[in-house]
Amino acid sequence: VAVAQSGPIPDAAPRAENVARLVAMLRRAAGGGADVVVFTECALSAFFPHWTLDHPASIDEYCERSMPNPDVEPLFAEAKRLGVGFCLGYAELAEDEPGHIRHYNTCVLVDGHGSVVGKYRKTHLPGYYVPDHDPAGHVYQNLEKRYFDVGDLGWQCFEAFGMRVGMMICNDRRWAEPWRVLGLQGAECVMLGYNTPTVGVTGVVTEPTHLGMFQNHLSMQAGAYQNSTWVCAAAKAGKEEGVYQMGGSCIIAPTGEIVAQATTGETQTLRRCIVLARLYYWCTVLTT
Ligand code: CDV
Repeated sequence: VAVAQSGPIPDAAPRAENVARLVAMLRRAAGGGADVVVFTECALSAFFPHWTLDHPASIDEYCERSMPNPDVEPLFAEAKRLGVGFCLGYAELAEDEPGHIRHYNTCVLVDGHGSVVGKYRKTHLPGYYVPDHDPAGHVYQNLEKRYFDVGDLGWQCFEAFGMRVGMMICNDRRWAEPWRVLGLQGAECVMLGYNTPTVGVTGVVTEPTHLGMFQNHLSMQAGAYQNSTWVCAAAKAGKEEGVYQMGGSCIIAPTGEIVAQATTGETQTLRRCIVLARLYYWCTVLTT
């Protein structure tokens, strides 16, 4: 598996440029032997819930109406050519019922043939408004509750890449329930992307900065250990539109140990060969 940490995405960057960055990371991961690459939350644009838009309707321009679509086709085509799958987060505009437009914070699991084999819509939407940015112009708020509907698909496992894969998105990782629901389905690998600011993750800008990364890894290491699953977590890193994002992408073993971790605040690809728990079991049976 590979985890693709993303550096900041400028709000003004054209979608084609953002997709090209993902394609470059996909190629790098494939070159290193990865079968599947995990991209971050809302990987196709800057993370717009960090700032207030003049009119809610304008978030539509950040959203995908179908997946795949012509904008992301280069990523799907390259995945198919390389035989490498991916987990991709994006903002979704859905019209599941005629006339009812919904916006979701979504991710899909795509296999090495370029087919969507799983989909998840984020459940735990953060929401806090900090109107007075500090004099340096840093932004501390997250308005997902304003822009997104609560996901309606629940946590499901999908058979892909020879394992049972579960997905969650960013804030979901901080709560016990998603891990347990996936664990009870026998998840062997949980994939997730996140956009987490370095400070102010509770909306309190005075909180100690060291807590951010500690709680980020604590949540995922506990989820891995308590549910015997690998975790592949891809972060946004660096300063994006006034928001410092913490990075810290990692791959965590079912023991709860971090076996690969991003070391920079920029775009970076991590790779690890993951061995499934059932394979350990099989080896034990063979040797005793
Ligand atoms: N994008 C997120 O869900 N961010 C939250 C912050 C806002 C608390 C997170 O859990 O990292």
